[in-house]
Amino acid sequence: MSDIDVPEDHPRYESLLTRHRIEDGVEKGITSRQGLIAQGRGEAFDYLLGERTIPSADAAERAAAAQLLLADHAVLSVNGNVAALVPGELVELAEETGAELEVNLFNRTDERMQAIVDHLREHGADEVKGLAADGRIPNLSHERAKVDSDGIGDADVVLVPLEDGDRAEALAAMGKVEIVVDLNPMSRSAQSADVPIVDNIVRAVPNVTRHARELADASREELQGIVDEFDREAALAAAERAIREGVGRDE
Ligand code: PTJ
Repeated sequence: MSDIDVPEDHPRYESLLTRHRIEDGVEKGITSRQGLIAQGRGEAFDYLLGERTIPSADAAERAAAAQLLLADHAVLSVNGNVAALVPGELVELAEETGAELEVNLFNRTDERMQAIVDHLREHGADEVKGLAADGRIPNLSHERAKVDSDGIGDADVVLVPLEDGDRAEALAAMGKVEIVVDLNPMSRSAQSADVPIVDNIVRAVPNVTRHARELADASREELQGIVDEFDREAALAAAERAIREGVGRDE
């Protein structure tokens, strides 16, 4: 990471650090320039949420952990923003849940694909999928539809953080259990998810891992119970409410 000069006592330290990581990602050829815009959009929602994990997001993160542990074949999809923000944390989550990692880009270029695969390996990943690109998500244009047929193509559960709405909808239409991380509860991605996590990716991924560790010895019945109990509509409504309250909050 490049020199980051953020005073630790700054009230928005975490948020500024996150910005630097995204900037760094762009410099390293990992994150697209559009990724900077996406981050800004996310920050606006996070600011309104109070830059914290709200209780409904924590419940979603627990349900996500249970889904990943129940899966026959879980894949964590990695794009340029996620790779810049939480590379090591994603590797840990994959290890904890037995999921695979697959690089899957909206603005796909061979250079960026390779840079992200290398970046994840530097952060401890053994195998990273995405380069074979021998499968397709139906009903999407060519470049955006590419996946590995033995990765996302074959998965029963996929984690798609900060996903473009079209692709999130197309993946959901393939019948996969879709876990989305998106700070905007009104986005099509969050709306199409079985488990919408309305939280910042920098808090969400470590928290899913923490839940997965706690649930490591749970029975399949217990895990299924957590999944069944999770109410996606209620979680989306709670997040929207928290954001509306954030608009009226004095600071
Ligand atoms: O690396 P690529 O080519 O795959 O491109 C990745 C981006 C993110 C640029 C691409 O997928 C894109 O343009 O996404 P959108 O349509 O801007 O959607 C991104 C969503 O993620 C928005 O709803 C943001 O509010 C949300 N978001 C942004 N930053 C974060 C976030 N959600 C959680 N944590 C964040 N840090």
